[in-house]
Amino acid sequence: MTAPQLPHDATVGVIAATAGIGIGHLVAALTNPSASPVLSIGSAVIDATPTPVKEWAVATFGTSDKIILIGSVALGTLVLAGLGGVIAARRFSIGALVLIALVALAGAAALTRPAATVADLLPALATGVMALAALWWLVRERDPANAESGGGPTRRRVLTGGGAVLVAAVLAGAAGEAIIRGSRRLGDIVLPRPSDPPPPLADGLDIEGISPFRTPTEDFYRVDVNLSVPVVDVDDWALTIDGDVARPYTITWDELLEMDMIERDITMTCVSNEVGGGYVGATRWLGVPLTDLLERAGIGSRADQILSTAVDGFTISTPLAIATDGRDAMVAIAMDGEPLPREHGFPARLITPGLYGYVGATKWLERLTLTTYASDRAYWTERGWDIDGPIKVSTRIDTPRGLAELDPGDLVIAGVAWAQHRGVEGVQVRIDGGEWTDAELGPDAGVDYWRQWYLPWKAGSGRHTVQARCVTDDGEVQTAERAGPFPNGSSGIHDIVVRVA
Ligand SMILES: Nc1nc2c(c(=O)[nH]1)N[C@H]1C(S)=C(S)[C@@H](COP(=O)(O)O)O[C@H]1N2
Ligand SMILES: [Mo]
Repeated sequence: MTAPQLPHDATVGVIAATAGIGIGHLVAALTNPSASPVLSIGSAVIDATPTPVKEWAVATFGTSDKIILIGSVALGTLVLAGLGGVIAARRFSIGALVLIALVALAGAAALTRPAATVADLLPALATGVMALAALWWLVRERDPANAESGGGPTRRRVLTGGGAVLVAAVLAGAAGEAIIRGSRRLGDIVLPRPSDPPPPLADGLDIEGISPFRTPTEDFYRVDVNLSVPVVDVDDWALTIDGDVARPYTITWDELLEMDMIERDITMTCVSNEVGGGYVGATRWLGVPLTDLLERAGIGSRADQILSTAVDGFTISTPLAIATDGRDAMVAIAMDGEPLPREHGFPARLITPGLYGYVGATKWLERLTLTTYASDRAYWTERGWDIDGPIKVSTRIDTPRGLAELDPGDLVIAGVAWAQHRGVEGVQVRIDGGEWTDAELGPDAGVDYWRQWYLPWKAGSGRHTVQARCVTDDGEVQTAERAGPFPNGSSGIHDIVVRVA
């Protein structure tokens, strides 16, 4: 042996692992996309992460948290694979064991996903076979004793061979990704008209920097535990209603579309939203009233929760009494006049006005089971979040931005306030701890929808604090008591500091 070959040996390990991951992703695309090796390990990490760490990650990385997680898992895998390559060059069997351990981890992660089947082992198996074959071949080529005579310098042969393997792996992975993305079936859906339509949505306030009255779907926040968005073909999809009911049944997509639909303006909020945060969105939802679906099955007398299950096995529990108290809870199939995008739950999701998403907004819905809190728990309630999650009253200052540097003179303070299922009666603004002043309100689209507000402000120079709070239709003034999101949503008053030159 000549010069130290550590970087070279590590590269061999990394190439072998990458080859495996690429093929694994392709096989996953053909079987179950979420069983792809890196994704299934990532999902297992998400499920195992303690709630405070999760909150920290969401607060620190925002919506990039998923990309950062996938990146970290991939990086960790490649570092270990590099180590495996170094060992394999000296003791092949031990180096191979490192790769096998990684693959076993991916297989175990895929198998422990909620709705896993044995078939979900296929991507990990393919990954293992490919990675080991590549490792074996590249290590063997590297050894001068094995190199065929006249084959040229072994190192160059390994590099070109390894390069070819790498390119093939990346192509396989990209092909898998293309298959996953191409299999959406949104295009062919014709939405039914609601038999109970809402009045047209009034024009909202058009103030620079204020949240639009209706959130454009591409800007609607997304929160879920999924690293890969489930891909559902409506021809294979059905909704089952079972549990404590007189007549359990299953309906197909076409049957669902034949039922009477309502359309409603509803503002959704995530329990993880910090005061002033962006996990809130307002739009128009089209769907079948939840009570119509449940009453067709005949609600039993024991149930106190609706346990809903998504196509990937994820669960959400909704208090039965709240969901059936006359509010517009629905199995929604469209937002803002378009079929649900895949990210927002295609083909159908639950929407429960007034409840945080984690207790009322199951995406990729496929089952509604009437049961009891005593016998069943859902994903987030198992992790310590409250079983009952009414959305807390909140007000956000959209403009000016916190820490903005402004010119003195006529400014406008503006934002949105929400008090779902209670209604926004007023918004009050306070500057530098002075008197609470009533803001002007934008149009009213019902108790389940947020309201825009604004207050003109003659700003003198200096540093100013601005606060805003909501008063509900039933006369409650938004609390100033601060709480973080865990375990039932944040509270407190949004305040910002601005500097006027
Ligand atoms: N299947 C599934 N449904 C889910 C979730 C999830 O992780 N999986 N997250 C819930 C949470 S916490 C929220 S706030 C809403 C967010 O819906 P959106 O991403 O369409 O805004 O979906 C809910 N429904
Ligand atoms: Mo949420």
